[in-house]
Amino acid sequence: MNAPAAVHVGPVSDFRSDTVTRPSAAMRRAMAEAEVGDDVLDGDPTVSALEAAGARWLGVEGTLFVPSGTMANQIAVGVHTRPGDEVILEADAHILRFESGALGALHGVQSVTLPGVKGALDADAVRRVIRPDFVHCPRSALLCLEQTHMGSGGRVVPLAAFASAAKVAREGGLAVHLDGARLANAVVASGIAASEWTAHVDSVSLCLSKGLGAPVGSLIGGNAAFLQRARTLRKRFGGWMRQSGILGAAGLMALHDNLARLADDHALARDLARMLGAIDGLEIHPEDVETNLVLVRVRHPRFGAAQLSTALAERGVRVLALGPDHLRFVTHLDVGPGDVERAGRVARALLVA
Ligand code: TLP
Repeated sequence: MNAPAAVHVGPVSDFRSDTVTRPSAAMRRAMAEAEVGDDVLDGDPTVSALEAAGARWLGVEGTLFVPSGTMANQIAVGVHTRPGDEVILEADAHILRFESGALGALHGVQSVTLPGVKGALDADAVRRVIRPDFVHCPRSALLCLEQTHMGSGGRVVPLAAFASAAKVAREGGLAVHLDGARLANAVVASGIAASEWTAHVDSVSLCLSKGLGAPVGSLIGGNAAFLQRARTLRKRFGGWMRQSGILGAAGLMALHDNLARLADDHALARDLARMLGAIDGLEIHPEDVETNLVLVRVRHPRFGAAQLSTALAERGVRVLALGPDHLRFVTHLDVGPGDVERAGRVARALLVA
């Protein structure tokens, strides 16, 4: 999925990910002026403020600030499982696909995957894969959910489906973790508060460095018992930071200033989908775009996804090829209508020529 280096000279529209945003001048100022302490020895006041604000927004007892979404998710897996356990995930889950094999490498757990429909798991299917309490079987320990669901193009998993999958898992004695890297996008798109999603889970991660525009950092949230174990794992993974208020200040600003504006990214993503969907050789239905990810199927005699991403990059439009026939465009703080117009124009010139 690595996009090739662009040889393009001139303006570049970078749709590869919402992780590419650069902190604004105001954010850099807030970082420079942040009150800091030693977060390991006696706490960093700015990080403490961020953790409290994150907990309020998420509707959980508390949160911990960690360097990345991957570390947040892997801390949760570590808290909820022990070696030999089994984790249930949707087949395209980020935790499974894009976290470098951490389930096996870090935790010694195995996975069982279920196909989702637009990211949603069927509760009966979850029930069927929960193992009996039998000496031959692994212990079914954890269900991982993802909101928004990246692999299906940023779909918002409906609350009813989300809650019933979680309920079945909890009734079976499993913990439930929510990879909420883009939960803020789901909240803005659905109008459903974060607490309504987190009420169904035992832990939740939230990325500050995606659509929210902070340069670094994620929060991992849960109850007091979860957080106590999570602190140990954060230490073990090398995720303790010191004067991390410099980063925490950016996270606080991201939560405060950049949440509501995610609606603009969603509207721009739909505009982009409309433009791309009208080009022969590209398949995307604008009504399938619910948030800021636009997953486009490439069906063209001359281009696969990788070739098209190279050709676009050479013309100043950067995207990710996800698999052999899908391109992912992501809208974010640092792209606007002009970039969307350029992407549509460049794609049309390449494909229709
Ligand atoms: N996703 C990245 C890449 O890893 C694919 C991206 O550009 O979308 N959960 C979800 C659902 C994610 O999309 C990501 C990042 C993570 C977790 C991990 O976050 P980081 O990159 O901070 O470790």
